[in-house]
Amino acid sequence: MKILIIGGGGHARVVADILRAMDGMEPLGFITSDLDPGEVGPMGLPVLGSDAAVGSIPHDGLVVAVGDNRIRERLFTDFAAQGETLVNAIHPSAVIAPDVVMGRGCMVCAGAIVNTGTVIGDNVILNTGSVTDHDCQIQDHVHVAPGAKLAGGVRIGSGVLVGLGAAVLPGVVMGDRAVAGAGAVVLGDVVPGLTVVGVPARPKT
Ligand code: JB3
Repeated sequence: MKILIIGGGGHARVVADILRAMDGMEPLGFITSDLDPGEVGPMGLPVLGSDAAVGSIPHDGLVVAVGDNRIRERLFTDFAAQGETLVNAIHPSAVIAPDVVMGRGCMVCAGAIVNTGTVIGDNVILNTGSVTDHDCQIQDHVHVAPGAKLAGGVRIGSGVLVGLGAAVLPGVVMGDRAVAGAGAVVLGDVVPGLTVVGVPARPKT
């Protein structure tokens, strides 16, 4: 499949790397207004233009490759509404149990682990070396950052950020758009929109 990468930053480069490592996926280049169209972008891939150019470029699918959850949600929603095929970019070194259910437009990076019984929505990032253990429920537009760990039966609401190296204990529920700061250890439920930090995690003041 010929795939457009929406974005042109560090995250987009990681997506390009994953697509190159996958069988049957060919990254065509980056869709970004940060770089001049026509120039050779990162990793030797071309800069193809801004979002308006997508419709005029022959392709089979795309990945929204922007780390910010809100921007990624907007772009995912817009492109899905246009009938685009949002593909999953899954690094071959990720370990995903066969019964895991995953939506579309997701990215599972190198060394990530997803265990049995877990259900993942659309447009989710499971970043490098993250662990999502058994029976977790992860809604749309979530980012589980590098090295973060979700224990069994964790429920993660839409647009949540689980920060770098954070840990979420078994059965904890994080409400929509909540944030666990880097290194936080989340022992109890987090209400929607709240940012918690530290060990044990407390509301950020
Ligand atoms: O921590 C890790 C491992 N990765 C971070 C990732 C999750 O998030 C990374 O270190 C960065 O902090 C961040 O990566 P990202 O999203 O690549 O950030 P940045 O380098 O700031 O690039 C943002 C990209 O989003 C730029 O290339 C913008 O062009 C693109 N962008 C923003 N809005 C958009 C739009 N691109 C398109 N096509 N359309 C938009 O509306």
